Order: sequence, then C-alpha cells, then structure tokens
Amino acid sequence: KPWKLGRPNPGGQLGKAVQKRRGVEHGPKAIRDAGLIERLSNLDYPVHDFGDLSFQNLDKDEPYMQVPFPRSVGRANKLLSEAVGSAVASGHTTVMLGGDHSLAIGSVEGHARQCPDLCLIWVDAHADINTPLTSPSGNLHGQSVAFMLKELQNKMPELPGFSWVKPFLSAKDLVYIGLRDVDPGEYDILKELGIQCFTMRDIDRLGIQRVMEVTLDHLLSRKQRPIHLSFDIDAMDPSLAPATGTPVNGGLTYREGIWITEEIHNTGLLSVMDLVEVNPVLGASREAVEVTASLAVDIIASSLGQSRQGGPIAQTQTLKDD
Ligand code: Z70
Ligand code: MN
Ligand code: MN
Ligand code: MN
Repeated sequence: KPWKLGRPNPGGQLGKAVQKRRGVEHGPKAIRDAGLIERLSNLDYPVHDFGDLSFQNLDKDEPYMQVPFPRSVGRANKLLSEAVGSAVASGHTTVMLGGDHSLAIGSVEGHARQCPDLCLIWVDAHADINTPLTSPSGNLHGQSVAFMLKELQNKMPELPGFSWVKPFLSAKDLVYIGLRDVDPGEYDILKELGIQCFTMRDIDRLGIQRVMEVTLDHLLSRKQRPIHLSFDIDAMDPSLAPATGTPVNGGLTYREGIWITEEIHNTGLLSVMDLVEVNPVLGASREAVEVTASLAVDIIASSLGQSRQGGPIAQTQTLKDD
C-alpha cells in the first residue's frame, strides 16, 4: 500500500511507464524534511536555501519520436541551468535536489558555463547515456549524459526544447561509479568513447578505495579543476534506498557510498552536486521513504565535509597522522 504523504497518491492509479514514476517531484521536500539544512548548518557553512524552482508543463508538448514532454523538460532544464549558474557565480558550493535525473542536463550545463573545465562523476546504477535513438523507454532521465558529450553531437537529433544545450563535456572528463543496469545501446557508446566506468563488478574486484583513487587520478592528475558530482540515489542498494523509481539489486553499501563522498570532499574541489531520484510516492511505507531521504541527507552532508572521525581527514592517512 503506497504511503500517501497526506494527500492522494497521484501515481497510484496509473500504469504506464512514464506515469508510474510520478512523485519524484516531491523528493526535495522529503530530503528537506529529513533535516538537510540543519545537518549542513552543523558543518560550519552558512547555508542558503534557494527554495524550489517552479516548472510549468507546456500545453502542446507532443512526444518527439518516443520522447515524452520534450519541450517541458527542456524548458525546466533551461531554468535550472540559469539558477545553478548564478549560484555558482556568486561563490556557492551548490546542491541541486531532484526530481529525476534529466535535471542533470540543466545542472551540469549551468555549472559548465561558469566552470568550462569541470569534470563529472556520475554515481548511478544506470549510465543515462541513451540517445533518443537508442533509448528503449524514451525517458529523458535515461539520456541526460548524451546531451552533454561533444563526442555524441552527431548522434543527437534536434529535440524540441533543447536547442539551447550545446555539448560541452569530453568523454575523458567523465567517470561512472556504480553501474549495473546498462542498455545495449549504452554499452556500445561507453565502449566506443572509452569512458572510464566502474561497474558494481569493478567495485567488487578492486574495492571502493582503489576505485576512488583511480577515479580522482583520471580526472585530476593533469590539473586540479572543479568537480560536478551527480548522485542518483538508485546507485545505493535498494535495501538502503527503496523509495526510488528504478531500484536495481546489488548496489552500493552505505559505507561504499560514504567513502565515495568523503573522497570527493577531501579533494577540496567539489563545486556542484546533484542528489536525484528520491521518490516519496514509491516507498512501500512511511519508513521506506524516511530511510531513503535520510540516506540522501547523509550522502550530501558527507560530500560537504561531515566526517566519520570528528575532524577533517588528511588524504589516505591513518587517524593518528591527521
Ligand atoms: C533505462 C532507460 C534510468 C534512472 C532509470 C533506465 C534509465 N536505461 N535512469 N532511472 N535514473 O530508460 O534509458
Ligand atoms: Mn528516473
Ligand atoms: Mn540516473
Ligand atoms: Mn539510476
């Protein structure tokens, strides 16, 4: 029985693939309710909550090929891009709460306008690198990265609503962590572009410490530059993050998730992070929603410097050396 957030469950009666995921727009409220602002305030930062952006669904927004609502999603992302861009420009380390992962298009684009040499760490069960032509579902949350990559420019049709997005990221400036549900067309793109991917199998093989070492070396060894962390809560194991649209078994443990974010924090280079795909309508119980939102708060706080040892961590050293 779906938990109802004190109001009728808008997704409950609807069977179709897109509509089934309704409710993800309530993710930010659930994350705030789980205490995000208080937790960040404890980290000695002045925290400014810019509040929610309001997005309108456009009336005549016919699917393009099989992509639903392209103009509305494109317009929302343009607004988000401007909001993230101005937050970064005014010197904030910025946290973007979703919503679904298509919002990364606007978030990373707005960040890149301010910081053209940024690199991107995509933590997700999914690669979200389908083009509208390879996508099995049509859903834009499975295509975000394809809009960003220069190398995919000639594989992207001109989608209504997205003419403002010009590809801005090179494949070498992107690393994936946590993949375990990759579509055939995505696999081909990842291989062809030689993108650095750490699937769950790689994490099992190498351990998360080594994965992060190689990730940060790959992105930062040539030069120090701003990091964009795009964290899809479905990267975490569904036992820890049940309230999400596309749970996939065999995900990150709590400690792997926190290790990733601690290591990113320790670079001192985190500039923008996204936390997306918390869907309070899909939790099987109130508790399922609360554990998911509370995990999201832990991931954000850890990315921004909350430590497990009561003080700052000197890189790859033991407690006594810190
Ligand atoms: C599938 C698609 C996806 C997130 C689901 C699923 C993609 N690869 N991404 N949920 N965050 O439809 O493209
Ligand atoms: Mn999704
Ligand atoms: Mn995703
Ligand atoms: Mn995902």
